[in-house]
Amino acid sequence: MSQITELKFMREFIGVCAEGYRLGWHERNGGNLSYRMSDEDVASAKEFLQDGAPWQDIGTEVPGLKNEYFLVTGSGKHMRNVPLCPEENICIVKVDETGTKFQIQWGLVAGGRPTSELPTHLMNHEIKKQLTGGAYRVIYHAHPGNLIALTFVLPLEDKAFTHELWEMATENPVVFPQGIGIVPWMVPGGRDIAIATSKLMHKYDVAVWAHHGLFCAGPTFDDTFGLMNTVEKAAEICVKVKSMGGKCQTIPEKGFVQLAKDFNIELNS
Ligand code: 2HA
Ligand code: ZN
Repeated sequence: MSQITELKFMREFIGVCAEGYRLGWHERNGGNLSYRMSDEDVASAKEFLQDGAPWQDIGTEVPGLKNEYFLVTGSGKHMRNVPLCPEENICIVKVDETGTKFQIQWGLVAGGRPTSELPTHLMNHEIKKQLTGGAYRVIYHAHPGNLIALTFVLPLEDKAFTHELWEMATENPVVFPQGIGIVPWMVPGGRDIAIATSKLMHKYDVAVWAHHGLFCAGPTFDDTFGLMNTVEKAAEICVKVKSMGGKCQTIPEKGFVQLAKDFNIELNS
């Protein structure tokens, strides 16, 4: 392999950054993405990794992630620039033996730090790794406009928000059967919002940050990006319906029961 950016997980990561930007979810430096690398990913990237940079505080404790490697976007970096110059805008970090520090082992070659939301990303990864037996690897934060708009209008309550978005397209409950959790408005970038979000990640794969954006978790880049895309599409339809004067008809309540039965899913309603 002549370039680290040719590795599959790298190409997929960069693809999400590019597509999220194209869809308008990443104005300026908005949004961030992280991926928990598999042992095979680490082995395939090993020749490009360097041990020796200073260990820095994560800002929270994630003992369940000790010695894990993550590919993450850089703080203040623009998603738009990730495909243009990956080595300046993203990095690979290793978590130390105690789960309290990280070390940059590749990337951010012009300087910088991992995303300002690193505490939330890592706390979400820790929960999801534990709950899914290691299957979940991707945490994605974006600023999709319709979803943010709805946080000014819908009740900031898990059940009501979930039901409204389930109703906006027949297959939505199949894509996010556990529903959506809501974090009320909070200051971003720190441990408090990380704790509030990771609590919701015990129950949900989607957490709304009121008047800010959305966090999604999933096993693959496709699943996680697809989840963000589905929730934002639901929000877009909701905005259109409300703008047209509101619903004249909708999916019947017993329709959800039938859907759950036929698709063999459990709806957390
Ligand atoms: O600017 O989205 O929440 C990056 C962010 C912080
Ligand atoms: Zn944000």
